[in-house]
Amino acid sequence: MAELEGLEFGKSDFVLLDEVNMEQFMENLKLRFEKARIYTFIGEVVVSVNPYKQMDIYGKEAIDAYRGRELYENPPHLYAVADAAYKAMKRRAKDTCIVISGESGAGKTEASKYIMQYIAAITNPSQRAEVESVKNVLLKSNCVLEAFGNAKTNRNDNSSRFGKYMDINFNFNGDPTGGHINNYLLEKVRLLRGGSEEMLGSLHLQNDPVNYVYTREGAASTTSNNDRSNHRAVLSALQVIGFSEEEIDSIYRILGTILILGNLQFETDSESVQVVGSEAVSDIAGLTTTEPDNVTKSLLYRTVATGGGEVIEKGHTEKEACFGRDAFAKALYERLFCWIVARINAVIEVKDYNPVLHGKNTVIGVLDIYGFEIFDNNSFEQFCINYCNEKLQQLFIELILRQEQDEYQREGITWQHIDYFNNQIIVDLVEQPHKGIISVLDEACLTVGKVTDTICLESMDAKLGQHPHYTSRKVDKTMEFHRDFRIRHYAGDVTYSVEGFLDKNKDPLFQDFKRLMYNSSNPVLKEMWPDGQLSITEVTKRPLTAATLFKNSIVALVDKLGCKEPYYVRCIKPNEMKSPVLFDDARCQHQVAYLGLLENVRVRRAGFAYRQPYARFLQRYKMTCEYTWPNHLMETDREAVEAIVTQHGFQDDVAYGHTKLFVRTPRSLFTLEQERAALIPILVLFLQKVWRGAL
Ligand code: AOV
Ligand code: MG
Repeated sequence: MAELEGLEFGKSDFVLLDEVNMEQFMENLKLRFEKARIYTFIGEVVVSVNPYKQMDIYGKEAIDAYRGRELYENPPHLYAVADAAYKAMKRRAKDTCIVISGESGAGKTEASKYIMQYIAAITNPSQRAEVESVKNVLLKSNCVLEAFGNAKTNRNDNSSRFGKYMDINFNFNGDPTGGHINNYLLEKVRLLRGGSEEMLGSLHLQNDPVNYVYTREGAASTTSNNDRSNHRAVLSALQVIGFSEEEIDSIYRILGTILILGNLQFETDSESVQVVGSEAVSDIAGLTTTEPDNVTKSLLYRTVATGGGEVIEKGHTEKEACFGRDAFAKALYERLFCWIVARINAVIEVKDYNPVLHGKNTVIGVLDIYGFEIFDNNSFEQFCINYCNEKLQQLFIELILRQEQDEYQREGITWQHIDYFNNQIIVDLVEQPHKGIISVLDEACLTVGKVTDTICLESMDAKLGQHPHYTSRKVDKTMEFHRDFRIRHYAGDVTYSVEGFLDKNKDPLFQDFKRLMYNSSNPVLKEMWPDGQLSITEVTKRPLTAATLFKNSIVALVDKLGCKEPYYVRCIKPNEMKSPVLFDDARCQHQVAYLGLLENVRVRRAGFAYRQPYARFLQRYKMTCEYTWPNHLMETDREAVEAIVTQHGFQDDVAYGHTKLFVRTPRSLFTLEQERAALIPILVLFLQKVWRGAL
């Protein structure tokens, strides 16, 4: 029972509400936010409201207060959940995972960092050097991945543009021995436009990001002092992780190449396309250690295999050349990012683990992914991101229900079902084989001949027009005739502009660029482009599309999470203004509704709101009953617990499981808690007397 704070801060667990309805839920959430209580439990789930200001609740004192304690012994906190996951892992050798969800800007990434810090702080008390170094790399990896993978959006100044799932491995001592990071679909477009100026400042390039087309948009909003210190932090993190000087140099060279590509222009003179100026090409060749002639060639021509097996070189039009250039820049960035992740994984991978010698190797997974997002213009990336959030919501429904049901079954207790809005129907709309949106997209991408985004949309309309969560409408945007479709997501309606969907779904990069990079004399670049060794006739004609690859990776992620004991952090964004004082009722209520938090409370209460192993219950409340204080004489703890329950008259409100007591309404426990609280000062006096007497 987390009732250690006064009631003026509201109920610390939504399960304790007098009645479960939206009004009471919102009242409690708002009251707590206003009183700077940003965390509230629903049983073991933590609901978090982004405070948009630094809170003094994460320091060493707090860590000590939560370390090794039970969930109900302290006020709600991320640390309570982190500790619960850690305890389950250590005491019961369970693999656990902490899933952090909520919309863009709700505080997921910050929460994941506090959780990591907590786990780092409570492990390795003996300060063993190998473990310290693993912890160090795990913590520093955040800084590097954020520098390369986050960008400013309308919704969040430091928005994750990739999904991250990190497994931390533990030995039988409960100390981290390694880990693994999975990264999911990086949104490249925005990163090039607004991402990591701090990284770029130190390149031997012009100093001002405004001078580069790719960084111009994000440049205005950053201050250079911050950039410099951020840049130093990233550099030092790279060094701590173990990137060599050559590798770091290669990273900068690739970033430089990307910037130069962004500024590179083409012109058409007497029917052939040329690169404007010669400097850019020689700079790129220099940075990538390739031949200038080959750079020019890759920019202006593509190699194609004709039907008859002949290989010819085809000149680009100016438009194609621009498209190729941008695709190349994005691919460079993406491969750089994936290479960095792989490089970190190589460092933290658990080596030489011998289960016989070292005992079971257990895992805590931490998931921090991009939240549900709606922009003015939503494209393929938002489609993927929002689909991913549907999948996670589906997992939440399954796990929370399943977990409850499993427990009642295990303990031999019957219970009744609670209805949820099940978003499986939306998941199906996106991913169903042959019928779903991804499948229609893929089909269009594989069709030979001229299939446009609009034609693809028409076949989507034909197949999905009747679906209750799908609508399509024609809109007139800036004179051009655009088309878009709309999905009624669990978290709101999103209209997607279909323009560019097909290109983004295909691998749009000409093989010539891959070969160019593979033939670089820089070993790091070569390593990033292994597929550049294929000749044009060897390249598979039907590679998996971006959407299908993404779907497969998310399905694998969900499987991975599904077999772990889950812990949930549900993040809520209090307002759109990033204000620490504004609680926008309508926005918050919308999130509470779609996150299914009310249903979560109902499930928790419909069954039994509280459950405790007999021994633990006894330990806490034995002072409230004459038959159990100071020790009981009964045969089992269960009988002793029955004595307490009966003495307080709530025997009709409980069920006795095989190992745990289940309490239906929180009020019963309230009574016990109050009695206990009243007894403690008396007990303390009593004990003081005993001690004095003994001295
Ligand atoms: P997100 O991860 O959920 O969005 P962040 O964790 O990046 O959101 O949070 C957004 C901003 O809110 C941070 O940069 C902080 O300024 C502030 N914030 C969040 N949590 C806290 C906290 N506990 N204490 C103080 N400030 C906080 V996205 O990555 O966009 O879905 O893709
Ligand atoms: Mg984030």
